[in-house]
Amino acid sequence: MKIVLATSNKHKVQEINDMISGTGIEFILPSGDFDPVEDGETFEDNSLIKAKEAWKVSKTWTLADDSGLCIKALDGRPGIHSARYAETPAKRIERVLNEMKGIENREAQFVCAMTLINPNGEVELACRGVCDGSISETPRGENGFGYDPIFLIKGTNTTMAELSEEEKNKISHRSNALRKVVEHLSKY
Ligand code: ITT
Repeated sequence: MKIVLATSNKHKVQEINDMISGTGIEFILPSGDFDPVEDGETFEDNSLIKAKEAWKVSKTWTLADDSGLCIKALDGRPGIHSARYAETPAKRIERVLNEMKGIENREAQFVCAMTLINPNGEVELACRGVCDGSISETPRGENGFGYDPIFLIKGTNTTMAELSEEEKNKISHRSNALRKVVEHLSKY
């Protein structure tokens, strides 16, 4: 079963295909340019915007995800603004660490909202996956991307960037959401 993944991010398609290998599902990029305006107020809103936009062209099974880092002491920021919190990945990390200076409660969560649209254009499933953790004092680790070097996995002293891709894929917010999608699709 082929499913269009509503993203322009090739790395994301690869990552998600790696997570579901052996299930008979294959994710593919949308045809043509894909750059919808993500102006929703929640991860769920933005994921729905992306899914609908891609379905308009694909007219087949379409999945979108929207994800980010939510920090409790910062009232959930960077949240839906995660990708644009500063100009570069390094600056985004620096901004978060500056905002967390002197703050004791460092609890945080990676969140991923997914929306699956069926060939009739109806929302088949909307679900959310999370990964609990906290913000480290300094960045550590070379793997992953985004905020991984400052995200300490709950109950460990390991950052997400210190995990192999395979280890990250077992516990990540994205894989937790994707598991629900695969389970839903198993009835087809
Ligand atoms: P599309 O909207 O085209 O799918 P994107 O790269 O903007 O691609 P998201 O909106 O899902 O992807 O991600 C928003 C940001 O959240 C992303 O740029 C990272 O900064 C952060 N983020 C999401 N998942 C992450 C992860 O697994 N590890 C570290 N940071 C992550």
